[in-house]
Order: sequence, then C-alpha cells, then structure tokens
Amino acid sequence: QTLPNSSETVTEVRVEDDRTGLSVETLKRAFADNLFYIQGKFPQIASKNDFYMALAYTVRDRLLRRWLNTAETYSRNASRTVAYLSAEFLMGPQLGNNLINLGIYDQVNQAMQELGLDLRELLEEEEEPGLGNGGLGRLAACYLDSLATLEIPSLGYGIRYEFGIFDQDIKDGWQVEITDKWLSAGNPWELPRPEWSVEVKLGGHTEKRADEHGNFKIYWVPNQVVKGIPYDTPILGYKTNTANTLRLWKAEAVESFDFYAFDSGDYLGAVHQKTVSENISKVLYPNDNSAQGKELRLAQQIFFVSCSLKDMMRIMEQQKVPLEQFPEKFVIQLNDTHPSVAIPELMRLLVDEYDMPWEKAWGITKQSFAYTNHTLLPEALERWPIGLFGKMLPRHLEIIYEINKRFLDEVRMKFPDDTDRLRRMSLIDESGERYVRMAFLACVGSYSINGVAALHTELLKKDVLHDFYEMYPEKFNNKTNGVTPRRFMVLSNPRLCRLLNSKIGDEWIKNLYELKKLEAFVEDPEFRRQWREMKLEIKQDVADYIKKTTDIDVNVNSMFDIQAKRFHEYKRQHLNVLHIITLYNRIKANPDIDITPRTFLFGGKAAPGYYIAKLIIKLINSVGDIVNRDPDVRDRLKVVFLKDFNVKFAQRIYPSADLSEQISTAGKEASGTGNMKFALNGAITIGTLDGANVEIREEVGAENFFLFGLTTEEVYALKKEGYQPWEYYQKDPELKLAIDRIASGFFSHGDPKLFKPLVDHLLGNDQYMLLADYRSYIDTQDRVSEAYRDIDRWVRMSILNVARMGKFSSDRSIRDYCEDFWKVQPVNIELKEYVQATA
Ligand code: GPU
Repeated sequence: QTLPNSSETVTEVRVEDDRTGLSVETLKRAFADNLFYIQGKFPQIASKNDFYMALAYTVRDRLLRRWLNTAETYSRNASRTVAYLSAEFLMGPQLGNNLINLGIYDQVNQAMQELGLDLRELLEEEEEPGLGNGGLGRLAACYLDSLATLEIPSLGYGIRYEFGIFDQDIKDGWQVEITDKWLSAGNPWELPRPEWSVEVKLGGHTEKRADEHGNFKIYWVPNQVVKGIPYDTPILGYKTNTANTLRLWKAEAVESFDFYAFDSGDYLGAVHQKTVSENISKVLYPNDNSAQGKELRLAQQIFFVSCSLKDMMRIMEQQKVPLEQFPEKFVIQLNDTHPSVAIPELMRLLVDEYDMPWEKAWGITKQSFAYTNHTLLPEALERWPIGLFGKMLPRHLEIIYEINKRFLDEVRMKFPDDTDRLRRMSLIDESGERYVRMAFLACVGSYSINGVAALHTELLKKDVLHDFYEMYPEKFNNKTNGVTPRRFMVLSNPRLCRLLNSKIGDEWIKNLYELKKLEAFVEDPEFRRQWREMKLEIKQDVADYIKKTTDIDVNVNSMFDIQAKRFHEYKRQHLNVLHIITLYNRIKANPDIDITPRTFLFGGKAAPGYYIAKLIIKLINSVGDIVNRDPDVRDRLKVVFLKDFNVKFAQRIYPSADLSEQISTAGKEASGTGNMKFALNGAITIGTLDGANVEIREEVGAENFFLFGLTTEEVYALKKEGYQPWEYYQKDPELKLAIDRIASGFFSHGDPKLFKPLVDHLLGNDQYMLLADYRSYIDTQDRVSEAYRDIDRWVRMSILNVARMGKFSSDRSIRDYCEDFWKVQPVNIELKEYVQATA
C-alpha cells in the first residue's frame, strides 16, 4: 500500500504487506504470525519443525502472488504451453531454492538470526520430496527450474507418490531400505485442487454398440474407476516473476463406489475398493534403468497420463481454445516411455469421447508429442506383455493395433518387399510371447525424437532406433542434458559463488557461458590461492560431516575422489574398487611406497531387487573396513560409504570433490548429469568416452580431463570377436592379485563365498568389460595421482573446468528445446498488487 502523495514535500511512506514484504522486519513479523496462526505454537514450545514450517509458509506467501499472476496471465493470453510428462520429479528440498530464486536468502538469514534461529538448521529440517530414482527424475526437476527462469509457460505433470525413493541405511555393510515418509510432517509447498479432480477407467472390456443416431461405436466398459486429485507446487524462476506449476496426481476412490457398496451392505468391500484405488499413487518403483513389467506400474502410467490429458483439455475449454488446436496450445514432452500410453489415450479421448474421425485425431496426436529417450540398455526399454496390457487397457490395445496396422502400411510403402523390416519395426513384438514395444509407439506417435547427449543420439540412430531413423530421419535430434546452476552452484556452493562474483559479477547465474571470464584470472597466483583455500574449507565441512556420521577421520589434504550415483553394474563402481584394492596391494607389498593420499567417497542407492548392485555396496564397505584400519596404510587411503545419497546430500558432497569418477562402459551411460555437477564445482573428471563426458572433455580441453578406456566402437568390436576376460586376468599381475584378494575372502573375514557371485560375473562374461578397461584405468589413475602432487597445476585445471562448463546449464538445454521444436515463446509476468477477482 502506498500512501497518496498529497503534496510535493511529503515523503512517500511504504507500508509493507505481511504476506508480500521482503524487508527483514516484515519477514520477522510474518514468521511470528505464521508460527502462531498456522502452526499454533508460541516460540517457547515450538519444535524445529514448527520453525521450519512457519518459515516455509512465510516464503510460500511471497510466492503466491507471483504464482497467481502467472496463472492469470497465461490464461488471459491462452499461451502456448509445454506439458512435461514424467513418472519422476526428483525435486529435492524446496525452501533454500525458493529463497535463492526469490532473491531473499540474505534477508531471511538475517531475520532468522535476529530471532535467535539458524537458517541452515531450518533448511536441514525439510524432508525432501524424493519422487524419482536418479538422473531422469532430477533432469525433469532441473528443466522445470530453467523453464520458469526462461519465463516459458509450462506445466510438469506426474504422480504424487505417498512414498518416494526409499531411505538407505547401511547395516553390517549391506544396504537396508526404509520407507520414505516424506509427507508425515506435512508439505507446505503444495496446494490440493480437488475441484479439478478427474476420473480414470481401468480394466474391463470393450463393446460395439449403436449410439442414439444408429452409428456403431466402441464403448469401453471398465471394471475399475479411480479419481485423480491434483496437488500443485509452485516452480519459481530465478529472479523473474514467473511461477509455473508442478501438478502431481494422487489416486483416490471415486465416491460412487462407496455408495454402491453401502447400498448393497458390503461395507468391507467398499473400504477394500478404496485401498485398491489409493494403491496406485502409493509408491515410486525404485528401479533405475530397468523396466519392471508390473501391473501396478502400468496402472500408474495410464493414471497420471489420463489425468494430465484431461486436465489439458479442461484448460483449453476454459480458455475457449477449440480441441482441433490441441497441438497449437500444448506440446507434450514424454520423459522416456513411462508416459507413452498418452499416445493411445489421446487418440481414445479424441475418437471415442469427442467423436473425431481417426485421421483427424491421428493428425493432432502426431503433432502434439515429442519423445526423449534416456537409455540404450535393452533391459530398460519398456515392453508390456499383450495379455497384461489388454487386461488393464483393452481399448488402448485395440487402438495400438490400429496405429500399428496403418504404420506398417506406411513402412511397406516406403520399403517394399522387406518383410524382415516389418517384423523388426512392428509395435508388437511377435518373436515369442507378444509384447507392446513402448519406445516404438513413442517414435511413431511423436514428431520429434531426441537423445540426451551427442554420442547417445548417434547410437540411437545407428543402433536401437536405426529402422525408425531410416523411416523418419527428420524426427531425430540431440538435446544434450544440462543442470541448473541455481541449485547446484548458488545454493549448494556459496563459497564458490562469492569467489566467482568477486571476479566476474553474478551474470553467470542466468548466463552460464559468462563463466568463460574466469579464464582471465587463471594466471593470477592470488586468485589460485583463494581457489585452493576455498576448496579446503569446503572439504573441511565434509570431513566434519563424515566424522559426525561415520566416525571416520579423513585428511582434507588428501584427494577427495568421489563416485556418487545410482549403483548399477554398467556404472562400474566395482572398477573403482579394483583401483582401491590395487593401491592397497601396492602398500602391502611395500609399506614405504610414496603414494598420493586419497579419500574415496561413495554414495548411491541400489534397486532393492538388484542383488549384484547390493553386493558391490557390501564390497565397498568390506574393503573400507580393512583399508581404513590397516596400520600399514598409515591413513594414506580412506574408503567411506556415505549412506542415503539424495538431493540434499548431493548438494553437500559435489562441491568437495577433487576428482569425479565417470567410469561407465562406453556406450552405456546415455548422458550423465552428475558429471556436470561435479565439474561445475571444480572437480576434474576421470572418465570414459561415454555420454556427455565426450562433450565435457571437448569443452574443458583434453589436457584438463583424464580419459581412459575403450571407445564404443572398440567395445562393440571386442564383443564381436569374442571377449575373454580371463585372458586379461591372466596377463596382468596387479589385476589378478586384486581379484584374487576378493575371491579368497581377504575382505570377508576369510569367507570366499560372499563375493563369489561378483567374481564369477567378472571372470565369467564380464558384460561391462571391467577387465578390458582395468589397465588403462589404473595407469590413468597413476597420472591423476601425479597431477595432484603439483597442486598449483591441479588448481589451474580446476579453474579451467569451471570456466569452460557454460554449455551444461539446463537453461541452454531448454533454450535448445524451445527453439528447435517446442516453438514456445517466453511470456513476461508483471507483478500486480492484487489479482482481479472476476465472477
Ligand atoms: N536414466 Br531409462 C535414469 O536415471 N533412469 C532411467 O530409468 C533411465 C535413464 C538416466 C540415464 O541413465 C542418464 O545417463 C541420463 O543422464 C539421465 O537419465 C537423464 O537423461
């Protein structure tokens, strides 16, 4: 409120509104108000969580005006909108990020201080929404941040899992899974919108019947109906007024079922029905890069996809955009194939429910979808057994058959007399048990198909989707992944940011290529000293954390050598272990050997059903138990497994790395995004020519990157000529000794059985070719050790890595998507004091 200026001499007095004001005084008052009126507590009896909640509501109030202004502007302009469909959004904690993006971190910090509270402690209180497994879900979250920052109208659509990714504990060296009760203390960031609930049909059968005009139509008679309730979370851009929406669907029973059951007296039956419905959004499937083929998972997919499409149609109706203009109003990005039933579902809605002719509906559908592929691993490519699919989605199966029939006609026309091609490309795999091939469906129903790094896109074209590339070359394009510098630099690494800002200003936060300007300072010894000191302080923080959580002492002058990511054989954490054992063996053979001290840090979860991945975690802990205690080692090597790697923890750990381990078998990691987060925080990468490593190396320069291992072509060639891991084992004494020590029970209290499955994998077929890459890896690690001894050289490399990583901002990725095929324009949001209420 502004008091009117009655005369020239009266100074303007601004009274800040308690729900929007950003001054320290107003923030303090609003905080006290929320503690009292929302948490219902006075300071003397308030818990830390009460304080966190009061602060969260204080920040949310300040978001709401932006959020409503944004929604109002979008609906008034009927702006073209990106709908990002994803089964996972790995958002991480919201409070800190919102403070950064609102630009009030410092004011809030001061306000809390003046109230005798510690902002950092309150930030720690937040239970993060871990609604994703790893890279794919985190990428979706980074993209939402960039979409809002670039002022692009967009909606994220997904599932509001009651249980996100499990919490990981370690007992006796083994992973133990604990359910993630992230909602138990309440979620201040979401608003339920029950008035926009929708119903989704499942199961049953289809019938052909005449409608009221005597025309024959297909009717789907389901045997289950569930209700989807949207829960909205605001996604604020960095220093813009734009606040977009993440809309997550919660499954509930429809009321009609309750009434029906009560009438018939089946009270327990009604309650049971409720449980069955609610199960759909109960839990996130904890698999990364592997398809499960479970009925409930398919139910989750159709559930959130159908809710989201109906929501888009509701929005169009409200904005009076005719359905024919669906592709002008929305572009739907499919985050992998998990939401790809959206293609037959949109067809079903248009043809069955809106009586649109097939050709017209197909024209709309084909122009509305774009598909991102995130993996080349065969076990991760989704296929649904026909039986299971038809039982859950009988009408969708018919529609897929029709799409397939017309598609195969097209293939026949383009490639006459090529029956093998028809068999290869059919949406239905008929080589044994029949399956629906979801990646192929996504290719046929989308106007764009992209990979997530240059190499990955090339391999898609050459290999996994080669036939589709020949059929539709114009659809294929690359969009190299990126990460948001707001969360993964500004929020997580304040020390680095202060140093950067003091030299190059803060433009880099919105335009990451600005980091280039750092190169001018690499020859400045004072700057290098500051850089080194900064890194040391960060490492000290992490060392304190390690001491507190594991009671292990680590030396901050040792090299922090970190591998933090999901556990998977293709990511080869066990190759890293072979290096650790090799160094240990060298010390055992010669205790006085001069080696570069290292602290090996691991973090990451294994899928609960992935036995070998869990065994690798056990191996790391077992090796750590020996190495950390052996007096011969004299603290020169430390092995630490940090449990429960999640977004909060990732933010803490990335800044402390000297060396980033990106050591997957070439051709297996689609892109990787952890590789980017490490390098942006000044770590040097040791890596293979895989995924985005290739482009990182191109950007930072080969002399600032430690490359090793076979190339993708060499991997293929070696496989073809008959790879014999045993020969590598026989020929390389260091390798042989490392494996023998695992096999003999040296790290398992003399029990040779414990790690036998792992040893058998390596000496048997060694699918991911660790043995073939071992020597190159070890020799390169020796060069790394050498380089680290020249600390000044290392600091130069570190600075140059940061300076040259500008390409890997998710802002750049999102700009590429917008310009290349989304064709969406930014919409500026003006902040009005009040949103006009209309009847
Ligand atoms: N990715 Br498919 C996952 O995290 N989970 C999955 O189920 C599938 C892919 C990852 C890729 O492994 C990683 O290389 C990539 O950077 C990331 O998706 C985002 O594109």
